[in-house]
Amino acid sequence: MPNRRKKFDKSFCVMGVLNVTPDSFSDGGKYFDKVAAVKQALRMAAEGAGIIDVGGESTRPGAGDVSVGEELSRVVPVIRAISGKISVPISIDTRKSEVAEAAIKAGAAIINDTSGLKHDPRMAGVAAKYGTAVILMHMKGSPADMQRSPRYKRLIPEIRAALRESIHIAKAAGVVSDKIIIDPGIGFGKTVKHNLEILNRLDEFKKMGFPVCVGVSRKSFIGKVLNIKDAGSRLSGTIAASVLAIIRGADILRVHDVKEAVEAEAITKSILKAGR
Ligand code: 8Y4
Repeated sequence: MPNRRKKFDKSFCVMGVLNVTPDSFSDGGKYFDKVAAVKQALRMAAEGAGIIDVGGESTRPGAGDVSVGEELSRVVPVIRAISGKISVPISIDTRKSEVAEAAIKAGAAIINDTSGLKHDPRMAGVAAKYGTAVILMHMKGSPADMQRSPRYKRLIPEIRAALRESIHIAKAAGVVSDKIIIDPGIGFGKTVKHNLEILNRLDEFKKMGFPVCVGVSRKSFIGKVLNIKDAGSRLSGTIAASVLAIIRGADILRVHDVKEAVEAEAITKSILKAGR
């Protein structure tokens, strides 16, 4: 079979979240985890996902570190299984170069690094070596401390400057410009107010000249604005924020509910294309 690794080459797409952490597919052992994960990947592909984002390291606020071995054993078998079954490109959500490299060998085409290449000094080299696309996300602090009253002197300029550093790390390692995607990192070291302002000013990230990825799906700023504690009940808020992100120029939307996001995108794009 020629090249199972599917390139990422779409202009806009919905990225479906596939968590392979123990808390996401609770009960049952590793075998069940894999079967459930593959089933969910097939469903998201059928619903129109343009990327499947596989993650085995919880970067939720306050989450502890996962060992490389643990992360590898969660993620690699799932990527191998789904890359043989679907033609949708797979991204690997990790901050560790060893995990990224193993995921690429198993079929991943994109590295989604929530640290923007700043956690593992070897990560940029892996992206360059295999010619994979990289999503450079902004995070202020680390998952363990990022939500301890984050402060910015000037919100957008600071995030843009940090992203420029990530872009520099990528280019210095040999990653070419057209493989770089940027992401302001909604919820990663940001207050509700910060998140709302970032979304309303997303066009200022577009001006940096790279495709913009954004993840609002079920996040706590939506829960706080709407007073909804259960993350699974934040779909309407997720769609509203997604539509705004598309209007402001988002190229990739990272979501849990693929069908709803694909439909919201189709309506938003058809309106934006109409005369005025
Ligand atoms: C409920 C549901 C509460 C989800 C919190 C969350 C992004 C990302 C994440 C993002 C990129 C999450 C891996 C956080 N968010 N990658 N990853 N952009 N590129 N939290 O915004 O979904 S995980």
